[in-house]
Order: sequence, then C-alpha cells, then structure tokens
Amino acid sequence: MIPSSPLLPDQASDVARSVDHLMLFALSGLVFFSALIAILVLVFMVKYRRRSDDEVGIDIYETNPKSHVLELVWSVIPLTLLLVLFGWGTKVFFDQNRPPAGAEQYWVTGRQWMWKIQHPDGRREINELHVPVGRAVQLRMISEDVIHDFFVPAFRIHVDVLPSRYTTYWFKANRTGSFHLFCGQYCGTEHSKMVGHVIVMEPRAYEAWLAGEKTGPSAIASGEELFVAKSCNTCHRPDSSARAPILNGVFGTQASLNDGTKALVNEDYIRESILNPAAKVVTGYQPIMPTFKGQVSEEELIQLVNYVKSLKAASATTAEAGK
Ligand code: HEC
Ligand SMILES: [Cu+2]
Repeated sequence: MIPSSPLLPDQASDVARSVDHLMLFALSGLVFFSALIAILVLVFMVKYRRRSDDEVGIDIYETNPKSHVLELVWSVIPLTLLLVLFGWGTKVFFDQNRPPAGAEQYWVTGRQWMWKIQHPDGRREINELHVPVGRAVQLRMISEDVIHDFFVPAFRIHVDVLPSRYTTYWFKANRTGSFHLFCGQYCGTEHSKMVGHVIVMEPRAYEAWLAGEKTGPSAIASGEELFVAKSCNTCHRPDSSARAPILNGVFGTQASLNDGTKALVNEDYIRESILNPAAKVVTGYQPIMPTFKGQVSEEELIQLVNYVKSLKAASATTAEAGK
C-alpha cells in the first residue's frame, strides 16, 4: 500500500492502487538509476582525472578481457527491469480495459461542454454519475462533436471520448464519496467548465436515489419508439425477411457481408449500419437502407443500439433466417 500523499489523488478504485504501484516502480527505478549515474559521473571525474600531460587513456578492450562480462551485466539488468515493467504494465492495461462479466453498462455522451449520462434503466443525468460502490461499472462513451476525455483522477481513468466511435472503459469504486470528473482534452472555450462528479453510494442509498429520481422510459423503450418513429420497422419486420434482415438475435453474431467478409455485430456495427448502411451490406440484400445521418442524435443512436441489442431471437429458425 502506498500511504496517501498530497502528490497523489484519492485511490477510490482497485485499479487505482495497481496503477500507483506500477508508477512507483517506474519512478523509483528512474530515480535510482539517474542518481547512480550522476554520482558515478562525478566520482569518476575526480578519481580518473588527468593528473599530468603525458597521461593517456588506454583501450580497456585490449587490456581487460573481462570487459564483455561488464557489457552483458549492464545490458541484461536494464533489459530485465524493462521487461518486468512491460509485463506488469500490460497486465494493468488489460485489467483496466476488460470489464468483468456482468458489469452494468452506463452510456456517456460528451459534447461542448457537458457530460450526459444514461443509466442502464434509462435514467439520465448531466455532469453527475451516480454509481453503487463495489460494483463493476462499464462506460460506453461517444462524443457529439470534438474529442473529449473522461478523466476521473481518483479512479485513474483517463480515456478519450471520440466522435463516431464508442470507447469503453470500466471501473469498480471501492469506497463511497464524491470524486471529480474532468474533461481531459482541450475541447474549446469552455473546456475548463466541462467538469462534474462521480458520486459513489452504498448500494442501498443508490437504490433509494434511483427510486427518488423521476424515471423516463428505459433506453430500450425509447429505442423501440424511435424504431417505429423512424420507420425502421417498415423494412425490418420479424415476419418477412424479404426486404431487410431480421434484427432479432442478431447482436453478438457474425454478419456475412456481400464482399465475402464477416463482421461482428456489436454496438459500433449497429451504429454504423444506421449512419452509413452502405459501408457493410449484408449478403443477400440490396443496399436500399437510407442513411439516418443527421436525423438521429448520438443519444437516439444509443437508444436504437440498445433496442436492437435487446431483440432476442424468437426461436432458432428465425435467428437463422435473420442471417
Ligand atoms: C428501406 C428499408 C430500410 C429501412 C427504413 C431501414 N433499414 Fe436497416 N437495413 C435494410 C437493409 C436492406 C439492410 C441489409 C443491407 C445492408 O446491410 O445495408 C439493413 C441492415 C440493417 C442493419 C444490419 C443488420 C445485420 O443483420 O447485420 C441494422 C442494424 C439496421 N439495418 C438497422 C436499422 C435501423 C435502426 C433503422 C431505422 C433507423 C433501419 N435499419 C431502417 C433496410 C432498411
Ligand atoms: Cu471536453
């Protein structure tokens, strides 16, 4: 454990601790070797200084046959240390990027200059994210305009939020409290005001908070409404697969495309299918789907994605027909 220090922000997630340990390892190695080299330079400067004009340096490779041992030692030691740093860093990186199964999914939309949050049950907040303590929270984030960056120092989260692509990240808060949320990429005049809080609550307090908030329709329900409002349902009908593929059960499968390749149907794929349907055309279908670019906001896209994701295959046969 690293004692809390004024130089380090709070450690409010499990990952925060491992990030700090890694940092400390890298930093102490750096300080140790910088000091060692600086001291040796000074000592050798004095010890091996030229005392008379006829003192001439000698070639140690000729006089000292053991010099290659020295050579090996100062190559192998740093190599080993750097490989440890690499292996350790990779582990922390993967731990930070792979959410555990069952992580609750929260959606984050960044725009100039605010953070919009959607809870798994559809509740929305602005510049505040309420989460329960001790539970894995997955964030799926996108920007409506320029690049922003979701930065919560206490969780050691610093992830870019890009336009046109979902980025994900996860964390598990290990204590309650209110922690600063910043935008970590300069994004325009009011970038410095693009701040907020992550509020970590006891599960019971979180439930009470959820119950006290006014509920809107869930993301899935809003998505279902949009699916009708935007006439998606005129082509994507579960009864006939003639005009457009059946979307039931399609999430998580591999779509076969007419150029002979396959693509995993995930959140990004669905989003792209709506905005740029011609980019990946499913085999056996004509590229007749119109683009919805400019007609649906990022938040509406999130709702549509959630709705399509929620469509379960009615039975094995319809799922097959949908492919
Ligand atoms: C004019 C008919 C039509 C409309 C309207 C339409 N689609 Fe499509 N859609 C298609 C066709 C045809 C395909 C298959 C060819 C392709 O991939 O472009 C498709 C493909 C898709 C796919 C990829 C499916 C897969 O199996 O990989 C998704 C997701 C999708 N549409 C969602 C939507 C949503 C959401 C809407 C409404 C916002 C919508 N579509 C509106 C005709 C339509
Ligand atoms: Cu920003």
